[in-house]
Amino acid sequence: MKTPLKLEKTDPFKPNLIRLATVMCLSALSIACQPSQDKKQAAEPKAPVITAADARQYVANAEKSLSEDYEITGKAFWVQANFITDDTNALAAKAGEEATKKSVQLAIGAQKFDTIKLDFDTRRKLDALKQGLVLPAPSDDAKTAELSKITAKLDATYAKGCTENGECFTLGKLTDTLANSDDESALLNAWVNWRKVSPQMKTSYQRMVEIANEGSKELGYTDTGALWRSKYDMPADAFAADMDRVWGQVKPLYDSLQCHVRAKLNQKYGDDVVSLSEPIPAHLLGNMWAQSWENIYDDVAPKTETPAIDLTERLKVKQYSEIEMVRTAENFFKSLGFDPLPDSFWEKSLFTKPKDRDVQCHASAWDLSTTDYRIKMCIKKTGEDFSVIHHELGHNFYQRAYNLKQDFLYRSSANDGFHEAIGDTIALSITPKYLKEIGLIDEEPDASGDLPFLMKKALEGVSFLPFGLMVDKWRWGVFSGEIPTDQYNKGWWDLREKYQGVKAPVERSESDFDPGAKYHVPGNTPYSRYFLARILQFQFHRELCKISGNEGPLHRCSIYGNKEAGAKLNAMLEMGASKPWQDALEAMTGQREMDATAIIDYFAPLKTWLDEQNKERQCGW
Ligand code: X8Z
Ligand code: ZN
Repeated sequence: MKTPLKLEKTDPFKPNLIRLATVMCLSALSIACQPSQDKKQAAEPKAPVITAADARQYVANAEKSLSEDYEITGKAFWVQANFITDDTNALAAKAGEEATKKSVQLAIGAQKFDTIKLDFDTRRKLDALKQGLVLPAPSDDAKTAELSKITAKLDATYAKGCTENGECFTLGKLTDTLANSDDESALLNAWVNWRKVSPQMKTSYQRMVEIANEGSKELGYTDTGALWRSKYDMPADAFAADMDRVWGQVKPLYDSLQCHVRAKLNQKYGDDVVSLSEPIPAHLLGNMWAQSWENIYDDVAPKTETPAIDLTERLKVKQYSEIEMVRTAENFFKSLGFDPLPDSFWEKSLFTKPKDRDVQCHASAWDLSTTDYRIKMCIKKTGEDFSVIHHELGHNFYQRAYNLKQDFLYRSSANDGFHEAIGDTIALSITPKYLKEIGLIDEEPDASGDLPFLMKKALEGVSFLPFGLMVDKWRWGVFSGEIPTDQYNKGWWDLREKYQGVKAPVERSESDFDPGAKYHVPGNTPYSRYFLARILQFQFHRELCKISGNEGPLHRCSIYGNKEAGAKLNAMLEMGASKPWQDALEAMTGQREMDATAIIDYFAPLKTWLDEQNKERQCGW
């Protein structure tokens, strides 16, 4: 759905779009206003009869009103993210405040149609209005303004990377250390330093939770977490249970990987640093959040004759620029039959980190109008960022597909996991065969290269699964109060240990706020979407490979150049949010459920190998 209320500066970009005061009687409250003009009703003051026609009119007005503000609000956020100053923060906060007010009014107004019988589209669009907010403010101007200022400030604090005392860190540099250093104390230092930025967020975060919960209650949800879980075309509890079901399917694969990686890190760093019976210390996994482990590939790789392809090295050898990396990703989509991105994409996107100003470097993809698509990314010339570029372009191609076909409130993905899955589905087709085809490698490895290849992919994707699950388990707990304010950090690490088998490398306390060191927490981007995407992308890949006539193992399939697969994908993208996600999934794959068998099939040879390696090991933590 269009998520009209959210000030999401991440991707896909969906700002709030309602300018309230003047619009109230024109659109949001037009239905409520009409009866007072009715003479008969004035004489006989009965509750006005609300009809299905009123509902349709309400939706039409809302779509018009929201679409009018979309571009300009988006630009306020774009400028803030590309040029972070107190002034741009203030402008973005103001734009956000106006948009939130409007959207809250529309959501509240939509409730009056709750009990009448409506056609499918009107009902679905009213639901979109009610569920679109990420952080609803209560209908209180002062609190709306306060919420908006808090969210802009949290976002800027993360982007700037400075402590309260003015000591600043560059996340990109710390990330490089985590990815490349073998020196345990350097790793620890980088890990600890980044977490010095977030304690100052805690009080604001707490207040934000309070205000958003008030807003969510006004909309009829028990808390903001319940609102977030309600966006999946099924009861909120059933959604949470479904996530757990799928996690149950993939957990054995994750456990095997964790066990092997722990054993290898134990060999490298010794018992004092990595215990064989405890969770893995979080600073040793090659990533600031231990969410994806491809950077420690060399430490854990299968020792076959054929090493995995080092894409970072290949990009260097072939002297790829950042723009060429993006062109190559765009070319993949074009090979499937998608139109090229417009010239404005190349003119307006941010591809490299500017030297002279603060920007929000966390990658994002934006649609500012039906013709204006951009990404914002501080690209590094690495294999990792090559995948992220495909991820971002997946958002842009999805946005364009539905923007051109759907009404405003349907201009979104089937569910937010679908949006995150598209570019990643394409990235699964970056196989050795494909790399040879585009000239990035000279020789395609033989079948003995499969295990190393799968290990790399698993370190990227399988390692991510429990992280993708736990981030929102933490936020759901925070919003519901199950994780109380004096246990924010403890609650975070309890979940990290339970799901990931990863622990803090040094003692943490409640004066730390480690969740705030992860972009999506201060940025208020729901995170379950990435867990869903990790499952869905393999379901999509399996189907697209079938269409393209692939007969070999799933991990060797690339759909590069296959127009039939592209058409199938495009048909789903064009549906936007117009149908329940189960329908979109069925149209694409024939299945109506998330199903982890595709990811399990994909990694089956690796699972066998891991279990062989782990035979004599004591797994678990
Ligand atoms: O935030 C992102 C994308 C933008 S939607 C770069 N991702 C998550 C993350 O970085 O934590 C992609 C994978 C998970
Ligand atoms: Zn994304």
